[in-house]
Amino acid sequence: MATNRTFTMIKPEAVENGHIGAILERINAAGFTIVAMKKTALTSKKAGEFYAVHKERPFYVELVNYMSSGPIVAAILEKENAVADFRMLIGATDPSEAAKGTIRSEFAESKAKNAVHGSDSDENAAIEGDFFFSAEERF
Ligand code: 3AN
Repeated sequence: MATNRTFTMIKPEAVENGHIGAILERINAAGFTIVAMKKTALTSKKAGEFYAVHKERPFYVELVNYMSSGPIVAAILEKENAVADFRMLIGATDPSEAAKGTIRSEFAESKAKNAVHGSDSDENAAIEGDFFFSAEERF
């Protein structure tokens, strides 16, 4: 099982609002190395697969529609303790609860449009990274 890696997406509203550079700068400044990265877009089918664990949640349809509404940036990041440290860096799901200085406190618009995704476990980091990247795309 891969450790010390996490997976992130810069979500459609953050891409649309021109925050890719600022968010990547935060990620680099926090000591993460970019192992793989691409600007791409999710079809609603792909977004549905990615968020399948949330299928029963009331916000699932909204989430899938939103995540397929425009381009995203997907990346695999590496750092010691990557999953936990990245979730600290991005802050709480709801930006009104995200600690000051976190990426979501600065760039997120709402609980749904919350600027970035961060894996919640080593296991999901590996699954999510595999969803977007082949072995040849990782450096
Ligand atoms: P996190 O992304 O902080 O791990 P999760 O796993 O609870 O949060 O939720 C996955 C994604 O679903 C969130 N990033 C957010 O975009 C969306 N989401 C979570 N809760 C809500 C909600 N109450 N309303 C709309 N979207 C939500």
